[in-house]
Amino acid sequence: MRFDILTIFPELFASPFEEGILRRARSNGKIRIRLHNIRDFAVDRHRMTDDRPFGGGPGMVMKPEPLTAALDAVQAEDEPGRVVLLSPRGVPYNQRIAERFAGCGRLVLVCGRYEGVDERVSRSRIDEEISIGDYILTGGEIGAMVIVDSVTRLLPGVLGSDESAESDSFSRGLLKHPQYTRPRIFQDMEVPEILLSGDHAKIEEYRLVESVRVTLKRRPELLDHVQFSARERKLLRRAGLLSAKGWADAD
Ligand code: 9D3
Repeated sequence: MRFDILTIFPELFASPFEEGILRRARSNGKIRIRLHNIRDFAVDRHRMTDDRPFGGGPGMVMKPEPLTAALDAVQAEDEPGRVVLLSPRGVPYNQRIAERFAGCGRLVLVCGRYEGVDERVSRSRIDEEISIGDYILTGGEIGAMVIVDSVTRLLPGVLGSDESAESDSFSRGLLKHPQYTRPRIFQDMEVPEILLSGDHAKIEEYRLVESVRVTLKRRPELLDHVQFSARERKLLRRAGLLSAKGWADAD
């Protein structure tokens, strides 16, 4: 998979791709990341990438010419990629979109800055606009990092079988159950007895119940899309998590 990132701050990307799974994916050749400085495509004397908004108002708008020239140059290098603009007015990013992007082969990530990009560029050159959530950032660069990270780990052969969370039975739309490792007692706090018992059936039951408990408390809306078997419903009812009417309170 190839990622091209268009930004006025390429230096921001110095370290995020240099460690861990992303570094390994790059050295394995599973992904290739190319950074492009939009300013290099500005031809005016001051190499300006922004200008004042027509109609007035605060802030600046990303000028169309440098961004369009950058997109033309980058798209000419290879088979054209899908062009994604990171923008606070984009569609909220999620795992389904990450999975779709992982099938794209090439993504061109455009990092918005200032108040946004000229609408004529969005209309003519951008395939989709993505936001990474309902909070205000200073630009799209961190969003581009989020997309590279989340898409890369979905690519075939990037995660070892050990790292692949999708094999986990609780990646069925529930939050992860609590996890523990050694020591058995840490600052007077013990590991739940059941996890030390070696009874794998009981451990799976405990984990399901705890997954549902934490999901109900923090992300109750996720439970609308989860199906439970009759056996599981019985366990959950016993734990007081599933009342006759529907879901009970988390604690
Ligand atoms: C005053 C209106 N603001 C829109 C909410 C202006 C504005 C805020 C922040 C315009 C641009 C930005 C910069 N943000 C991004 O480029 C951005 C972003 C974000 O702010 N939140 C979540 N996802 C993203 S992706 C790109």
